[in-house]
Amino acid sequence: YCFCKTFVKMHMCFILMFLLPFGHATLPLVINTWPFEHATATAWSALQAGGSVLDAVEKGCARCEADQCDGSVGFGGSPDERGETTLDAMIMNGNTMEVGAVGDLRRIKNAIGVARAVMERTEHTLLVGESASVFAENMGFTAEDLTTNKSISIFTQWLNDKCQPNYRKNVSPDPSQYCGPYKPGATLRQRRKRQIDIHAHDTIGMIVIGKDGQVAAGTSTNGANHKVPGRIGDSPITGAGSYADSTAGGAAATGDGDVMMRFLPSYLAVELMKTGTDPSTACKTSISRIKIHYPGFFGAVICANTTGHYGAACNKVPGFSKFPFVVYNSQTNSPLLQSVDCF
Ligand code: SD4
Repeated sequence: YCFCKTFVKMHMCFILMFLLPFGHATLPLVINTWPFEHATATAWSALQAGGSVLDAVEKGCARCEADQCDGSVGFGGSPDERGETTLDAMIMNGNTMEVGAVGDLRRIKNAIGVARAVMERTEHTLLVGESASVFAENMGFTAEDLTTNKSISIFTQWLNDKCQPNYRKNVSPDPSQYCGPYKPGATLRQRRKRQIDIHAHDTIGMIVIGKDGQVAAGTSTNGANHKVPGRIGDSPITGAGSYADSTAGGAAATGDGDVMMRFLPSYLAVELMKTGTDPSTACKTSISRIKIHYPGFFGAVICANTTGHYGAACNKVPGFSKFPFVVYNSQTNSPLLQSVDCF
């Protein structure tokens, strides 16, 4: 009898393990990059208040813009070579495959709000620069200076450090030693080692899956410290910064956007999930593709599918061995900070 009981128990356990290979999943689900728990909670509240998955993504990311999450989202962070903060953001509706995005947005704090206006109030997908700001003002967004004492001090420090780190290459004077203005150098040398500051580089990327499996995703960032004016990263690029497809799931990326946007990691991850790959493996494969060409790149991807399973992956580099992200579903019942070991 005893033997029988143990035998049955073992089998029950085995069957459960088989049925729930990635933990028990529930919908709806909110998941976002980095430990930005207030953003997660805000997105969850939006859903509880009857908002759509798009509302949740917009409100969640907007919360980070207002909170200036980690100095990497919203106003007053990542001053460019001229000391100005400019913003990139996107939002995607996985039901209709509509996207709205802004790049190099100036003087407007709520970049993801403007991205949503691009999606809902134009037939376009991406507006950039000064004209995006004019569009935003026309749509009722307030124009204000994005500079803060903090961004002025980051910029001043950079000038005092002879404009280091610096994204220019093959120009004269030597950008690794001198400030500009720059002219083209006489020769094109090999590519420089990228000098990304992994501590000032935390874009919010968010995926929300509704109770019926509807998917929305979005991002918001102020990009990269000391970028060349006009630079737009991966965050507002469809399939790079994020991607959503309600037949499969969503993904969002963070890290060195100049490199990552060459591989459309969010698109790849969602396509893999569409063919049945589990979210963790899909995220890992996206990272692996980039690693082949840029083994030292800094970056991470989060993935979630329409059944509410999720995962994340990151590239291991010195100083970055674990990637934190936050999850909210009815089981966690509050923003749950998790992390994945980079590989
Ligand atoms: C960018 N990907 O503009 C953004 C920055 C970032 O985590 O993700 N930081 O390159």
